[in-house]
Amino acid sequence: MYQCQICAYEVEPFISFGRMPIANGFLTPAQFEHEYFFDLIVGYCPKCKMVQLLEFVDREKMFHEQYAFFSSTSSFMARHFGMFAERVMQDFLAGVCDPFVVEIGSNDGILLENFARRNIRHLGVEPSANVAEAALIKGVTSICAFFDENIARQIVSKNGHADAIIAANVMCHIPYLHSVAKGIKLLLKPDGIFIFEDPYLGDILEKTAYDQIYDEHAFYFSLQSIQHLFSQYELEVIHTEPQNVHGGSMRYYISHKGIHAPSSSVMTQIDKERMLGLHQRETYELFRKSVEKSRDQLKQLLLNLKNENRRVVGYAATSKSATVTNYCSITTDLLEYISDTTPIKQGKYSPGVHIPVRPYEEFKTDYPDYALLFGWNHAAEIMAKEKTFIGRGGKWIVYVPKVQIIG
Ligand code: DWN
Ligand code: SAH
Repeated sequence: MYQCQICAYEVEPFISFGRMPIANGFLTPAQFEHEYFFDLIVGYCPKCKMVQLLEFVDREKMFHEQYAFFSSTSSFMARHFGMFAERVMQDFLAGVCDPFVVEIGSNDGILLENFARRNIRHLGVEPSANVAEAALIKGVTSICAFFDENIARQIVSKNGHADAIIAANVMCHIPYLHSVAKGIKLLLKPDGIFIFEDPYLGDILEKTAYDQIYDEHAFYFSLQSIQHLFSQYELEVIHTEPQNVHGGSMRYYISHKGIHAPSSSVMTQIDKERMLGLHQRETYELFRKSVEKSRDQLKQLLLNLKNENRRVVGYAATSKSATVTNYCSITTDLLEYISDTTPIKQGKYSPGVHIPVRPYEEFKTDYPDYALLFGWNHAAEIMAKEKTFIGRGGKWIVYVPKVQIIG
């Protein structure tokens, strides 16, 4: 029996991907022998509606001084976070004397640099030392720590309370969310705002985006599950806004209870979730079937291309690609290498299936016949810059929302 991480009720497992490696655990051949694996199983809590992993990997195994994901590798995301920062400044900081902004999971400073540039008091809380260092170099004040209740208390005593706490693609990474919620409760000013965004459960299910499921993503949030969690701490969701990043995300605005009247977006979203069947067991069963179908189709497509002697390479060694390659058993006989722009990943091998990760320059100088788009969430940005690849007869293989060839 698995207990819900949020409400301790019995969680119902609905999909298992088998033994999986650390998604950002790119390695050298010397490290293959001792590679770490865990059971990637997802379940649904019928009581508090939280969709969650059933086995959590120790945080120190994932977030450390060799963390492989640097947020600033996407110029589209840099623009997105620039607009996010503008919104916070205009809607919540205008007129506030000497405002103070805290970001949880600030990575290389992609969001906070917008505040730093305007000399707004800010602090990033980021446990992966190498990316936190990259932020510091940009002039973004950061501490290397995992955010929780104790860190929140330390920030209050050193810097005071926060006018805004922001977080992107990190809340869903933290299994101990009760401690995080307590930290937010005590760090936020009485009229302060907590805004966070994460991949949205409704989009993951609708688009069969099963590759969003990997070790770092402990939770798959819906508005219902978020309301349930924060209401225990007298914190209230006052507004929600869908975002078109990472394949479909949701931004949640949270304040102390009773401070702001919730906007109509909250009721509208709850109704939508009912229509999507997020509270029904069958929805998750259907998702599992779609995932299995998608896996079989992708595998078959790659086998057909191999039989036709086509050259296929992976495009972007995303965390998500760890789930796809391992779950679909995509090995080097189907995929020559994965092209990626991140120096720390280049020259290493992908987790589990050990496909070589090569610099993007190799892709550009010797185009393959097909590129399997692991960075499908950045399709607009990537396809715009890869017009020559298509012009020379190259084709994309995508698998979200369905397996297809584009080009
Ligand atoms: O939640 C998370 C999100 C925000 O970022 C983290 N757990 C880890 C990470 O997930 P991801 O690795 O799936 O993120 P992305 O942004 O989909 O992929 C980033 C990777 O793609 C980097 O290795 C760089 C690569 N990339 C590339 O090679 N060429 C990206 C772009 C845009 C490109 O043009
Ligand atoms: N916010 C960035 C980074 C997302 S990746 C973006 O949207 O691009 C997730 C980040 O959260 C990593 O940098 C990781 O080191 C950090 N992280 C993981 N657990 C954390 C915790 N408990 N507190 C703060 N940051 C955490």
